[in-house]
Amino acid sequence: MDPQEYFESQIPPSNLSEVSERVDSFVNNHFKKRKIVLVTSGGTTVPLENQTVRFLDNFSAGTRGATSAEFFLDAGYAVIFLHRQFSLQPYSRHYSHSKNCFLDYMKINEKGEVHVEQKWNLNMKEVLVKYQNAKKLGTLIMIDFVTVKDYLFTLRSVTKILSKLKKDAMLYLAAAVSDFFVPDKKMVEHKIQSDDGPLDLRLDKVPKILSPLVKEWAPNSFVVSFKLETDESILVKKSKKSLKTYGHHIVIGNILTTRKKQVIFVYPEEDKPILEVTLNEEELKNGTEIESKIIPKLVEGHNMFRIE
Ligand code: 9Z3
Repeated sequence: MDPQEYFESQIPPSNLSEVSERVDSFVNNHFKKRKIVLVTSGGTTVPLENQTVRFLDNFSAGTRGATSAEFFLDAGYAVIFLHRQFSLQPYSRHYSHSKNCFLDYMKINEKGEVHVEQKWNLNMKEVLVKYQNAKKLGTLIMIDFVTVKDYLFTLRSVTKILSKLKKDAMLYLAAAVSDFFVPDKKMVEHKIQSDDGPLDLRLDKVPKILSPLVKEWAPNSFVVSFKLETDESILVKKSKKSLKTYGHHIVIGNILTTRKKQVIFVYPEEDKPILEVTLNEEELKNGTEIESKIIPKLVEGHNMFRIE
């Protein structure tokens, strides 16, 4: 199914126009004042029933996207954070992981008042200052999705709105997007029953939307996509193939098991060497996040692209 056929045959999410209005007003607020990045984050689901009891999911906690969003805000960008509902979010991610429940940072003093434990005070203050600053400047907007359909329709609307920024927009596509789905016309209404024995599933292929995104929706934006593999031997080949097929600017390749300490930047230019971004032992020990190295390189690349 090609992208046009997909968008013509699927029923759009019911909140699409409300989301588009919010994004439009956000973009108008920042237009010509600062660069804007769309960060996509988290995994998409593929429902098997219209009244959904079962669904397939794509792996992603949302760490890459949420962490990257913070570094883009630090770099002066306004951020549209398009994320899977309930996945990690910028700033709150520091306190929402199951190992780091925010209640563990609190204590009750002699007067019965709730305070932050002294040893966390400095660290929490740093996060809080940045969070409040983003709120004050209105530089962070959060949009959520659940299904792959929500994601695709919203991505199309948001990128079209961003196209008015021309080269001042960056698209940073870190969400883990399903390659397969059940089209609306083949979807059953009610919970699939097990009385009839095993379930045979046949899924259609999700259209390759990077193609219209780069050529039609936001033709002047700086586009960075991610490639996730589990087999290291095909990562470079697949990343290069993606750049050749879609004609965008950078593919960041990562392997599932090492994604937090190593990524590669692959460029469309044949003569431009692949760039390895890694964390060394010391950085791993002191809690450096790899996004602190990824984002400055992309900001530099985006700035070069803007003056080309
Ligand atoms: C990524 O490769 C992200 O880096 C991760 C981040 C999903 C691995 P976490 O959220 O993980 O920090 O736990 N995202 C892109 C995944 C993807 O579906 N890419 C498609 C592909 O590989 C292309 S758009 O074919």
